[in-house]
Amino acid sequence: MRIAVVGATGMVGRVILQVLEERNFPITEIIPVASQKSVGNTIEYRGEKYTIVSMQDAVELRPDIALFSAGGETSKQWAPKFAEVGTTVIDNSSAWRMEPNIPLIVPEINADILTTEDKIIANPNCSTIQLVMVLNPLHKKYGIKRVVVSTYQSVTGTGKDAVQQLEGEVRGENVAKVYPYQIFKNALPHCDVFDEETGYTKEELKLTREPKKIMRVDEMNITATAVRVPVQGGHSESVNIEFENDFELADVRRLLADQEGVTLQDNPDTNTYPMAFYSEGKDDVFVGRIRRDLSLPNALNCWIVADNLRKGAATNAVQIAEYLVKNELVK
Ligand code: 2RA
Repeated sequence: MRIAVVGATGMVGRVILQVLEERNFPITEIIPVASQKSVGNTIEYRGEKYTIVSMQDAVELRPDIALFSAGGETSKQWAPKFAEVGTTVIDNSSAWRMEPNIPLIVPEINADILTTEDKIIANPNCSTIQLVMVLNPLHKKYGIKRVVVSTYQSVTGTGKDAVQQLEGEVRGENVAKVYPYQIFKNALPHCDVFDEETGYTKEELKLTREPKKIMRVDEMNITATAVRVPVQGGHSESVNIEFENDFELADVRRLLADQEGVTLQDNPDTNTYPMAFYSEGKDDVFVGRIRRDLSLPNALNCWIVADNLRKGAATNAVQIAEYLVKNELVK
């Protein structure tokens, strides 16, 4: 397999390379792609150095799969060019996610819809992926009526400049700000940009829309508030779920414990619950604090945590690529 990693020098791009190596993905050649200023530099993969090439050169090399994490504009411009030469693109940006004919994939949930015709595949938003990994098994059993989610998002979701802002503020330095305010000792109810029509941020709109496409349901009501917090290990989410039908807590816990890619961490007696600091570098989605909502019948609260750079981005994308190869959906 010839694999292009587009955005190879970015935070997600670097984790994609790490995950490809960890999972021993069947690669004959890595084609690292980055902006013009990085062309000619090298990256290391499996102890070998690979020279970063331009987007056009990468297209002409006709990779089998191109894993993109280079922003929406770059993806809109270049993903079709790769597709035209037969490359299957798996894109991490929001550019294609809600396009009707573009599959939006979490492999544990809906990889079965993929065909050889799909040349651009969208990777969902990080906060969406960890949410649907918990919602899906519960929806299949009980039918979900409504979801209320509040997120507590890592600065790594914004990128390396945001990490540098936080680390600089921790050291008491007057650093360049990616966010409109200090993030250290603060919480910003502002992830991505505000939508003028709704007053939601785009991050919140992604959370209300993407799960329904992935889970193939229309009638589920979802609302969200997305908050940036001074954390680096992963995204955390407080989630309230109202079901169509009643449930047994023990059955909910068993369903989640049995779900591939989900780890149950839920025991108040031993202070066992998911935490971003301890999820960093791991691929599972961690769920705990599961308890009935005392204010509403057929409803529960839970706490969901995942490393947004891994299952929230790189690992999910690589798992899609693995599915394509395993099912012979790429040449
Ligand atoms: C964020 N989910 O956390 C967005 C993009 N990675 O900023």
